Amino acid sequence: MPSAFPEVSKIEYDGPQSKNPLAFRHYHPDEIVEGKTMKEHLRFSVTYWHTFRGQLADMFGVGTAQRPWEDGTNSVAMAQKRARVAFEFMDKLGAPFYAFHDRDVAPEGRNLKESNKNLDAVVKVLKEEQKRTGIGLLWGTACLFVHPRYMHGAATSCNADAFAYAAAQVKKALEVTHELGGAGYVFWGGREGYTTLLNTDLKREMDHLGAFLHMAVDHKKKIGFKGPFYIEPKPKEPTKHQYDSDAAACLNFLREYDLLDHFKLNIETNHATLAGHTMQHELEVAAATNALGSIDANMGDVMLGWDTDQFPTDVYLTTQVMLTILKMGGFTTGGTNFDAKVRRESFEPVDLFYAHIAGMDAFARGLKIAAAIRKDGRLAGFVKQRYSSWDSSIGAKIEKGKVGFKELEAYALQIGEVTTNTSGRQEYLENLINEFI
Ligand code: XUL
Ligand code: CO
Repeated sequence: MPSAFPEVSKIEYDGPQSKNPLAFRHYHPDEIVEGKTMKEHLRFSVTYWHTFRGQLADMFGVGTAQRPWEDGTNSVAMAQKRARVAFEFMDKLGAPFYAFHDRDVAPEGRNLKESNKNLDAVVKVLKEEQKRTGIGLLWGTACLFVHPRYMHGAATSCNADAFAYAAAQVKKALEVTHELGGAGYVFWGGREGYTTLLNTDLKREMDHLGAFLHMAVDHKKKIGFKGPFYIEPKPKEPTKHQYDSDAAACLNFLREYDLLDHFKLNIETNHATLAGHTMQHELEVAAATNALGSIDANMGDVMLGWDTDQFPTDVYLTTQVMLTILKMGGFTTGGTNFDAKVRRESFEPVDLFYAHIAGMDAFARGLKIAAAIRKDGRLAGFVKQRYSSWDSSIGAKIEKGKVGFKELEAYALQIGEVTTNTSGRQEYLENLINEFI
């Protein structure tokens, strides 16, 4: 097969002074940071849906993407050829992982049987290409939101037939993920939510979602898939309210339905901002429950209220992300998955390289900066000092559960007033971070 990107050779690290736009200036895969290589820390992943299926259409206009390898059909043969193109791209980029929905990689057939057959035919190629390049599957997932059968949702549909079909689809997607050695499996609640409560039995729908996820856990055990399940929070789009609205809502749901042992979260920046949170907030909420599994790396636009899925090029953002990731001890099965698309105006194939290089360099910088901040120690030292009243005396007694309201009343009477508050020093800390950026 002729090369799809003949003008691009393997992307190499060329150092911060490089003016070569097809080289890394910061991502140096083998460079050691805090005892691990950058490659091991960041575990970059390319998303199949945006990078190889995105046509760069928007609500007002058709796709602009030039993808010379496409023949205009949605055939299995095209899907197989596209898979080889994808691996040429990922290999040249040096991305160790990729992620897909079942329907990104293979076309939907006339019925489930045909869809599964199509998927198998493409999985065969994916497997060959994984073996050839050493690139692995970070996670697989099922697309339960494009087809009209899922107009009311999948696991939360008012129609039990749609639930059943979705279960069959997830069963197959899980099996395929397992076959490809996937490190994890994602559930993003595509249309699991509502557009109006007038027609919605919220409790019943949530119960159905709980039951659906338990069935998935059962099947995972049955086939011996060892990777974690991830839920990906998102508050809205396409529905007005998605049940998995943010990290806290997901964790509450998982607790309520006794699923917390089987799931971690896949946190996405633009979903966090849609929820009115920062990415770091969502990461910290997940990490606090030991449920931070993986990230969908992108960013939104503060001037726009929708999920623009831009490549993450903001170094302040990547620094914050990496501070939390390093604090939790790094990724295990998860990684940095670029759930991001090039802008409609960036329509040439080479833009796919520029975009990923930009995201990878921004994360590499974020990693290096976060490691430097941690080595410096002033930030962590400040936070530790800020809570020092809990390390001894009354604070330690409260934390150990040794006192109740009665003892605390006696203590308050004894101290007379709280005179020990110290400054939060936000501006000092913001300036401290800037010292490293
Ligand atoms: C949608 C989104 C999804 C998930 C996978 O906003 O982020 O692509 O990442 O289903
Ligand atoms: Co995502």
